[in-house]
Amino acid sequence: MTILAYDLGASSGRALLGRLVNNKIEVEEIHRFSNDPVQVGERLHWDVLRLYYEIKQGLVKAKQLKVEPQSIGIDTWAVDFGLIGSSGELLGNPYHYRDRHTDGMMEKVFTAIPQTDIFERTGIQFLSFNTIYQLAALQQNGSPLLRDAQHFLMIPDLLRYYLTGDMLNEFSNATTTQMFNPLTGDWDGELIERLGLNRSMFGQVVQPGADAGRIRPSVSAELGVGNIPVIAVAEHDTGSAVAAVPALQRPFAYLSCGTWSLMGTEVERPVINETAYRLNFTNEGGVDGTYRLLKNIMGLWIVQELKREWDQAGRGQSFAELVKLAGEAKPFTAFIDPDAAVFLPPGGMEARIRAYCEQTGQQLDRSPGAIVRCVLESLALKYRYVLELTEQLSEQQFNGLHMVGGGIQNKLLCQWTANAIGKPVWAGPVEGSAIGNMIVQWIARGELADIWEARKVIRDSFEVEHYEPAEQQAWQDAYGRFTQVTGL
Ligand code: ADP
Ligand code: LRH
Repeated sequence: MTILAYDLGASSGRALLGRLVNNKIEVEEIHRFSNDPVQVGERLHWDVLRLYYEIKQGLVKAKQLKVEPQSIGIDTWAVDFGLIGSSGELLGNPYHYRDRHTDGMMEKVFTAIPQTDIFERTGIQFLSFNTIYQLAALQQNGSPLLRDAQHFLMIPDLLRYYLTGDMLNEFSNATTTQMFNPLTGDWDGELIERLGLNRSMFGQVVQPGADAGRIRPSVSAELGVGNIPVIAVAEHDTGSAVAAVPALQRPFAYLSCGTWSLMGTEVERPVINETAYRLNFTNEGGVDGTYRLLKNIMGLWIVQELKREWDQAGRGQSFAELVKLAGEAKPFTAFIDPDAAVFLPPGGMEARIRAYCEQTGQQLDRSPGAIVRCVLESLALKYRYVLELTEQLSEQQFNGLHMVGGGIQNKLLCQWTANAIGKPVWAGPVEGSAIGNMIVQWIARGELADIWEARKVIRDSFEVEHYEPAEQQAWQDAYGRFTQVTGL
């Protein structure tokens, strides 16, 4: 029996068919597309109709292969949303979380609601682009969207609504808004009202694995497919990615490595205390009542932006080529804190890295290899820093690190991560989110018992690459310089 998983990251989306054969997962990628944000004047938007078009293309490709999936699940990046008006139509183009309209919004919100109160109610880390600050920005700017909005749907809720006609809010993604209260298991009505937002926009929240309707007749007719059931998976891509980590048991540490690097550990209950608040860790909802105690690290976004800039300038090289050049460049010449706020918005990344190095008295060579090396080494060192914080906060020791996601194709980064943390790295599967999406569908369909059986099946189905730590002294010395330069 074949199922279909759509996984949309901030840089690209894909549709994969999955089959469970003799307790092994077979996957077939049938569609892949880039996800290109669109700048309109000062605003940065997602091209959501194009993304919906690509979702439909996935079904067309399945049909061309004579496959009618038994069910469908969609996961995407978190925090972003669309607002639906009384006619059932999307109001405006969804904003990209990197739009500058949230600049300074956190501080504004804290004047109305104390920061500690927000953390106690939600357990979510403070990121300038969380949904709560995006909505506050719309409100502050007197956006007509908020006046007319009847329903709030996050990006996967919206794409699923387009397919089925049913509006539901999925739990794992809802938690990333910083307006969901894990202790009550529902939207935090008081927080929403104190923000001056309309509580009734926020709909019923369903758990990963819930039945989320079927492809609606008009879509079936348009594409020539049946009324295929749609399952609400862990629709936050990181929730799906962590569900697919092939760990044997808890505790385990993971790094979901794509546009973002998400590092942490899976816990059974949210950890909402003074230390989590101080270290700015998050508790995002997951599969089977679990939570992801993790921290965002800026990730390969910085390399993506360098690549985009060089591509535009006609000096384009593939990720594989950039990694090769980084491997050939001189080690440990300069370091950045990848999480410095200057690296969040798009554009001018090389100049910003250069400015960071100048301000911290470091010399950075002009070659792409040197620049990419600086970013990748800094990421690996930041992973060590956050892994140690995760150990401190969770009061657990990890004997290695699981890495999943597109970033593990960068073998240099996997090896440097092992070197930096001084522990083994186990890398795989590369399509973590899509596979996590699939296993929730199989659990919902009764074909897998639970997350632990699913993780065993994943271990048996996919190659996991082992990286042993090397060059320990050099990385230890580098860590000292990194923490000094970055002030961590
Ligand atoms: P997202 O889901 O956030 O869009 P992915 O998980 O697809 O991101 O990972 C994208 C990242 O993977 C890119 O930023 C790039 O750094 C890395 N990557 C992709 N292909 C390769 C490759 N062939 N070699 C090295 N790195 C790669
Ligand atoms: C990764 C991700 C991450 C969020 C960010 C907005 O794709 O979902 O978990 O913090 O995008």
